[in-house]
Amino acid sequence: MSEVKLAVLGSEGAGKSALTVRFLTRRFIGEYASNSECIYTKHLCLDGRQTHLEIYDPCSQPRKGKLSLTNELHWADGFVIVYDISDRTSFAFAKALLYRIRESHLGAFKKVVESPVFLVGNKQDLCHMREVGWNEGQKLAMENKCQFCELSAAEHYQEVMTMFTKALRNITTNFKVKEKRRSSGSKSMAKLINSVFGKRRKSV
Ligand SMILES: Nc1nc2c(ncn2[C@@H]2O[C@H](COP(=O)(O)OP(=O)(O)O)[C@@H](O)[C@H]2O)c(=O)[nH]1
Ligand SMILES: [Mg+2]
Repeated sequence: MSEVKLAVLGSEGAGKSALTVRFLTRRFIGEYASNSECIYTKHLCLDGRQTHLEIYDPCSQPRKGKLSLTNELHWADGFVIVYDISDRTSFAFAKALLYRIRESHLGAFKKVVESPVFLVGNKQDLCHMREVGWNEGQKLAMENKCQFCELSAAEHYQEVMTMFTKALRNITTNFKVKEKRRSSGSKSMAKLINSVFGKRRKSV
């Protein structure tokens, strides 16, 4: 059974809990506890493979101050970053989260391959109050090599399902790439050691 850990991040009120609960239960309740963080677990069949899924839905994160994300970056195999299309500050926060995740690839975390990220513009049903254009979301996603969609947790159950399924599929594909890189990395290291020590032995 494969195990997948997904973190749903974004500013307070963007709809992280609404999206997560919609995916897990099909329901849109309307109000969600915002003072507790949750890790939901679910067994599902993804492309014929039994998968144990864990979804991290944090309690609200500070909009200001340095984003650490250290625990999330250690824990998660991939991320869904949510903003509210009717709230520009939530888009700025999503951007900061995305940059933090992408810089972690270069920094101390030195991941083998970049973590899959799905950028989601939520509350599409509020498009009459739109503050963030579809193009802006799409552009940010393209520039940072992540997938993108706009949807409404309130009104689009099927889109929510499709988004999570794509996000999970991306993570499992990423596992395979990581495995390949690791094994070809260790093969080339073996070759290098062999050639160095092989040469030495000959010269003695
Ligand atoms: N109109 C609309 N409201 C939404 C949607 N998704 C979430 N909400 C509302 O936005 C508020 C914040 O949602 P919540 O999931 O608690 O946000 P979180 O803080 O990111 O977990 C709640 O009142 C939700 O009912 C949506 O797609 N459309
Ligand atoms: Mg919440």
